[in-house]
Amino acid sequence: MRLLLTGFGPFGSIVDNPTERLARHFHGRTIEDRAITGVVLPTSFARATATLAPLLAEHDAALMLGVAETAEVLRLETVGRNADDARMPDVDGAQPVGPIADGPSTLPVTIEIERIAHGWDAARIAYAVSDSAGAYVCNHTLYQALRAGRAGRRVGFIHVPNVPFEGLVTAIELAISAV
Ligand code: PCA
Repeated sequence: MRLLLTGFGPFGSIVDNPTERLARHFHGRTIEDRAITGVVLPTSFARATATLAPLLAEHDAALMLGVAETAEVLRLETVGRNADDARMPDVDGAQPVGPIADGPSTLPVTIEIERIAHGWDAARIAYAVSDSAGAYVCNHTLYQALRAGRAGRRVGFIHVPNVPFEGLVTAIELAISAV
């Protein structure tokens, strides 16, 4: 199975995004038959989606990662929402507010979230199930990826707390094994 693992680059006060390091760490590895392509997306409303679109077509599943500055535990996202409400400009200076696209107000993620949650439960890793990926670049990119979905391809999103990436490797490896 070809698994795409994405992280985001720096933005705002996040100089060193742990999800960028996670994507680089797992790039080129194979975990239980999942051949991983790790890609770092720019924290740009327009360019993250444009970068992701051709990559989605080449993979069976996409696990997307982003940092959530206020999160204290991992957040397993369940939906993408059709709304931008940027509180600060992205790296290109864009600050959109309003609907993302002509589409439903929410789209459910298609990745195996129960299996990921079971894996984390078994390993006693703290997490929350979340029905909002925010209203910034992460949610925007998730919504667009789900909107571009096709039968059989799974797309999901995990927000991580802003901690050194070493502390997140085991949790992400377990999530990859659950996809
Ligand atoms: N977190 C931001 C964008 C990039 C990232 O890592 C977000 O939650 O929207």
